[in-house]
Amino acid sequence: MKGLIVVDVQQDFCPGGSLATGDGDKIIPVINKLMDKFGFVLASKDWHPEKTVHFEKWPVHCVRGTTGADFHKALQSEKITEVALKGTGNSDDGYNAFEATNLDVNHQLHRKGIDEVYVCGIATEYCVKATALAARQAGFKTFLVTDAISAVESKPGDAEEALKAMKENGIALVKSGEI
Ligand code: VGL
Ligand code: ZN
Repeated sequence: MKGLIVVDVQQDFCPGGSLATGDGDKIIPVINKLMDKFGFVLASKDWHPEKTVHFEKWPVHCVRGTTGADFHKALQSEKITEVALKGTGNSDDGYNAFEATNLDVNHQLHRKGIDEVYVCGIATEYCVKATALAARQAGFKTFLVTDAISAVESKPGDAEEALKAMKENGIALVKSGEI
């Protein structure tokens, strides 16, 4: 059985937000269509406290309860089965959705009989990568949906390097049309 993880499609990671990717909003129509192909859709949210060591590395973003932490308005959130909140502590980054503190993601996936995990969302080289690697590590057959991801790319080549690292770790790259 396959399951979809939609990583951090939140206002602050989209154009106009405090940690915007160039085209975070452009992948949303693709994700909306993609969600129709899955019976189980888990969406993660970066959900930080006001004070956290994470903000020593990053501009303040996705503070829990603020509009910046909302799902992007264009995301059809009624298609989401479970919301996983991560980065909720004040002493860690919480890059991967399996670190969610409101629910046990690994357990939820197993409970639904899921053995294939598809990952999409934002940002390619941080939370998407960390989530895909964690899924693989947890023993799931893992796929990255390459037309449904968006990168911060603070350094040119970061996204490319992330794709390479994921491939090397046994994650298969697929296009949404192939699913
Ligand atoms: C993310 C940087 C900081 C992400 C979260 O969602 O990829 N990136 N916090
Ligand atoms: Zn963050």
